[in-house]
Amino acid sequence: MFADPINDNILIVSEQQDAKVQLFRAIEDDGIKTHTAHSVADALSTIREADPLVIVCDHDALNFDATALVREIRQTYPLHHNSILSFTSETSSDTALTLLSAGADEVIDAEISAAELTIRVKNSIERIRMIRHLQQQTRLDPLTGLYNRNMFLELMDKEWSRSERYERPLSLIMVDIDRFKQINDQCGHLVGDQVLIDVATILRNQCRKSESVCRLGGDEFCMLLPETMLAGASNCAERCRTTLQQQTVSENLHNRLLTASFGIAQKDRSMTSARELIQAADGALLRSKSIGRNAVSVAASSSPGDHSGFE
Ligand code: GH3
Ligand code: MG
Repeated sequence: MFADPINDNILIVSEQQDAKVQLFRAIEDDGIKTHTAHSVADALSTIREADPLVIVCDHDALNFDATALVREIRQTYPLHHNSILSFTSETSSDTALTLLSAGADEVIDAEISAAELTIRVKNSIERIRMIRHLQQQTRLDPLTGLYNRNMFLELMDKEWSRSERYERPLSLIMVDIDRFKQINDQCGHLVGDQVLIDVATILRNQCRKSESVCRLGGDEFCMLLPETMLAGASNCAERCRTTLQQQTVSENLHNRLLTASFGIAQKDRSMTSARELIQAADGALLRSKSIGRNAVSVAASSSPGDHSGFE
């Protein structure tokens, strides 16, 4: 539900006036969405933007170094993320070895027929699409479609490092539905499941694209907000809290008010790991529970130089 859709496009990197243009056109004519690039820089920016499943790279091109391009792609994208088909009229095993060890998946003889090339491209598309699909499943919570705990920890590590490196703010909101067990007990587990899905949608709708919403497990969610200070995170949590309690999220709740408690923390100078930020937000969430639930609490900063410490 919230995962990025898997693209189905490919990229062909060749010279502008390539003699093999007819061959490449056959791939397009088969209905495969095709981007083209004529330099290393063009190719890399198209890969960043379009994230193609397959890259067909003409090793015979004179105006760019195709082996260097393959190497550069593999510095960022692992073998299972996209498939590189290197196209060459040099059939010596040395060339093949160089290209394969740079990270190409297949080395294809330039004498190949259009029909065979198209089938090879299609097979690679299918393989990478399946790998990406399976990879997505391991990162998603099957009930809500949000990122799961594993993905949250991965994102958290990445955002923590980015925040350290560029000295950028990073905030975290922990969310836990109030008295969710009672909803399950009184309205049934299917209603409980629907509530989890509805809460996930509400949280997701209150976030920007750059922010991540995850289901940590049970009725506990979290929102990871890069580039956001405590005040911004507080506004976001408050919006979620009020939207939740105003919304009749599930018709089967027997007029029960659905609420959640929120705990917020911003990364500060006293923290030495992502784990400490999670603990700070968890502590604030416990405080919301202890003061009566349906509340937003902010972690007190322990760093005297920080302006983020308020409750
Ligand atoms: P509190 O206000 O203190 O958070 O009370 P609570 O009842 O929400 O807290 P508790 O952690 O005891 O309840 C969470 C419940 O969530 C218990 C568990 O049965 C239920 N639960 C966990 N996963 C699922 C799920 O996938 N679907 C449904 N329907 N219930 C789930
Ligand atoms: Mg709960």
